[in-house]
Amino acid sequence: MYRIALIGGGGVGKSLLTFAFAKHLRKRGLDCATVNLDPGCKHLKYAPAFDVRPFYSLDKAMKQFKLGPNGALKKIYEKAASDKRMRAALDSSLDGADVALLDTAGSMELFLLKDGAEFLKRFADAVLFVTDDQAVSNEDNFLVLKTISAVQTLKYCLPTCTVINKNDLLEKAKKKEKQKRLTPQRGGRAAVVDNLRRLLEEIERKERLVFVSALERNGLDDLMDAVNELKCECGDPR
Ligand SMILES: Nc1nc2c(ncn2[C@@H]2O[C@H](COP(=O)(O)OP(=O)(O)OP(=O)(O)O)[C@@H](O)[C@H]2O)c(=O)[nH]1
Ligand SMILES: [Mg+2]
Repeated sequence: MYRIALIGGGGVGKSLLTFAFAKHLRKRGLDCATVNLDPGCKHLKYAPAFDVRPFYSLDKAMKQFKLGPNGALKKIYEKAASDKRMRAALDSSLDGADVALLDTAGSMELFLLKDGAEFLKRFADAVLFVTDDQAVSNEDNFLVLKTISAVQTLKYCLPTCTVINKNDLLEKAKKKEKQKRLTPQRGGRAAVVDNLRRLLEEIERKERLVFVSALERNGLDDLMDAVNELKCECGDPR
């Protein structure tokens, strides 16, 4: 059993990708389970083998702890990280599956925090850090993406792959142009950018970007290859 958490900011397509990638893996002969770990989600496109909502409700946590959605979310992940009852229920619901996709709540900061990182380390074997077309829309956004990705990986220490979803929105010609713009420019803050890039390359030597469209279901074989590479990085632990 290999557990892959899909993490990333709100609305980047984690849930649709969970649905599309699970379907794709099943077509390729794998027994793939889906898991909803977003306590606040109102609609699900897939039928989860395990759902966090009967254990933790975002609305209830907001009322109980008098917090806004982000604070309540942190509280829930903090509690869930050491929740043995939930863990046992999750384990038994995944019994017999080859792979499980864990769909998480949309937040860029959640897994940078101690409890969120702890939760990931305990529940996942690998991570797909999902972003969308906006993340590669210019060099600044791309560097921000790489920086967050590198910091997150340092925090939770799991094999991680960065996935650019909504590839369908990146028109082909524009994509080439954008990739060109990812090369540091001379002058201005070029030195800072160069140094940051070198540092990032050193930290995450093996990382590669995978472009997919959950909507149009393309790039999913590439994603499967990337997942297999992640598996080789750490072996199949369960
Ligand atoms: N064009 C396009 N839209 C997509 C793609 N993937 C997801 N979307 C759309 O993006 C919106 C958000 O998708 P979700 O899967 O709910 O995103 P999410 O990351 O799970 O969102 P939160 O759980 O709220 O953080 C929906 O309207 C999707 O239809 C894609 O590959 N291409
Ligand atoms: Mg979602």
